This record gives sequence, C-alpha cells and structure tokens, in this order.
Amino acid sequence: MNTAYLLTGSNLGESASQLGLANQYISQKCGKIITQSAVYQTAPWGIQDQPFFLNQAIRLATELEPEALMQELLHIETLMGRVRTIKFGPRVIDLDMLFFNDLIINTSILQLPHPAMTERRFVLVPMAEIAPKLVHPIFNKTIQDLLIDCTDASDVQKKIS
Ligand code: PH2
Ligand code: MG
Ligand code: MG
Repeated sequence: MNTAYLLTGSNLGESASQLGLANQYISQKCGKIITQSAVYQTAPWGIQDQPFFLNQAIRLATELEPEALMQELLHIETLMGRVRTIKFGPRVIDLDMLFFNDLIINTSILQLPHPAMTERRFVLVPMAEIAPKLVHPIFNKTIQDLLIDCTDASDVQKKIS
C-alpha cells in the first residue's frame, strides 16, 4: 500500500461542493482517504485577479502506481468539467499530487514531490495541519519547517463551515 498526499483546489462555481464531490470520486477511483485537512480559503497565487480559492490537503492510501494515480486524477478533473485555459488561471477543480511515498520523480508528465509546493502557503498550511512531521525527500525538512521558512505572505484562512 502506498501513501500519497494530494491538494484539491477550486475557484469557479460551487467550490465547496466541488471539493466534496472530488473526494467522493477519489474514494471511488483512487483509494481510501485516511485524513483530510479543513477547507481553507486562500488568496489566488500567480494571477491575483481571479476569485479566491478553496484548498484542502488529503492523505490517501492507494494501490495505484504514481502514473496511474495521476491518470485517475486527470480523469476526475475532466469528469468534473475542468477545461484547461491559462496557467494559474481559474478552475472548477484542480487535483494535484504533492507526495507519493518518499519518491522523487522527474519526468515530463510527473514531478514528485510537487516542485512549487515549498513556495506556496496555500499548500503548506493545509499540509501542516495533517502531516507536520512529514519530511520532504529533497530538502530533508519537515512540512512544519518548510512553512516556517516559506516567504509567501498570501492570505490562507481556515474556512468555518
Ligand atoms: N492553484 C493554481 C494557481 N493559484 N492559488 C491558490 N490560492 N490556490 C490554488 O490551488 C492555486 C492558486 C494553479 O494550480
Ligand atoms: Mg495546481
Ligand atoms: Mg493541477
């Protein structure tokens, strides 16, 4: 059994229910959701002139190999109506793989750990809630310490639902 960490995100449509629906699809198609963080309301990163995002981190137990998990996540994004337009732009659903065991992968279709996560509070804050002691296999630092070192000042707030 493998352990993967995912970040789900949405900033178009009914974002909260889309994150819930994505979790249902992930449970059906990818494995068992062991833990999920709170949902966070996060300032848009990259392109600021777009609606705020909702983001959630998930710990998944899966029998799938990384490439197969990636394919399933892309498939769920398509099922949920994701249309790819501009980089960093608005989306109904985004399913990103952050970690897969302690694998380091660098192919054109899959980079693990997710290369930009250390620069993004919207990833590190939800991850620090569910896996503060998880060690990043390239930087050899815990999520907690990566968050302390992170220079991103974007607003990230736990959503009270
Ligand atoms: N995703 C992006 C671009 N910017 N900003 C926030 N707050 N949350 C995201 O999930 C996000 C983003 C591209 O995937
Ligand atoms: Mg993303
Ligand atoms: Mg993505």
